[in-house]
Amino acid sequence: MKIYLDGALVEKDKAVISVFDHGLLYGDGVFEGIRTYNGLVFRLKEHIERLYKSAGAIQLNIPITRSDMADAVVITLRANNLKDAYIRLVVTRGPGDLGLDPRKCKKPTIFIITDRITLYPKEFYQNGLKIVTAVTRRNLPQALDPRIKSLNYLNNILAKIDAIKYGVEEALMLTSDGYVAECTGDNVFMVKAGNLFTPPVSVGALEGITRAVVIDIARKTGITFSEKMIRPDDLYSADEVFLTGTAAEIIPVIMIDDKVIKGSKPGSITLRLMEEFKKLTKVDGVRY
Ligand code: PXG
Repeated sequence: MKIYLDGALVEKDKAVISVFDHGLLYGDGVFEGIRTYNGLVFRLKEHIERLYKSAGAIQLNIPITRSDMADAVVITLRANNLKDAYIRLVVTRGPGDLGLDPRKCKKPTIFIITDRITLYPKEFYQNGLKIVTAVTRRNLPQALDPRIKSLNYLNNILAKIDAIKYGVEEALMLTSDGYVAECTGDNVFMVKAGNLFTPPVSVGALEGITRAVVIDIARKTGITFSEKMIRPDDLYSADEVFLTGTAAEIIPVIMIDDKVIKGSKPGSITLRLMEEFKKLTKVDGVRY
């Protein structure tokens, strides 16, 4: 397996970074998770834009252009001969010394991993997923804005541990004042009386690329959509609930905590969105 590391393609066991890298010492860096479908990179431009936006938010200057970054992704995919891949794009503050001061880090580290993607089992898409509400609340936007896709994912990992404790795959994360934010690696949507809702990202959620795609599909197919502050009770009594993310795509939710979502099976609007999403991934993307 070839890894892109700071401008070169190197073998996996040669792709090593310094123990003084602030990405490792402090989680000081940003990343993206991107996917390809049958030789097409899905929403590459949007992912790269979000990477630079996240970097800007932590005042990290990425030393190459967006276009060179996109080329680097394509070069890495070609080198690994992967048709359906998961891409992890990482930019760290770079090696510094033992101390927080980012000025000590002279050169950001850039690496790109392209690998096979591990998917959720098919039955979750057919029968729906069970999730629980995490005890761990989402980071306050005023402290570390969840809109920044930073390497500091402990908040999400702690919530994931909550999920694992309850024997489920995903956990719902609430804001500090009890509103629905998102899941550990997915955005959340609900359907009520034929209308589609998701929380605004300003509550403390990542502005998911898949979220944006779903909103776009909804608008084009005539499903009424709006952003709305959502309480756990609203979700419990929703007609349909589903999650969106690069890895998960669109995945129906049939149970939250001990509450069964209406019908206990994927709803019709969810299924329609899943179908439209699948169609899009087959035709829409950057060929490599
Ligand atoms: N919220 C959070 C906190 C995320 O990390 C999403 C929502 C969905 O965003 P996108 O842009 O993917 O629709 C994410 C994305 C992984 C993995 O390796 C995680 C994500 C994406 C891809 C892979 O677990 N999280």
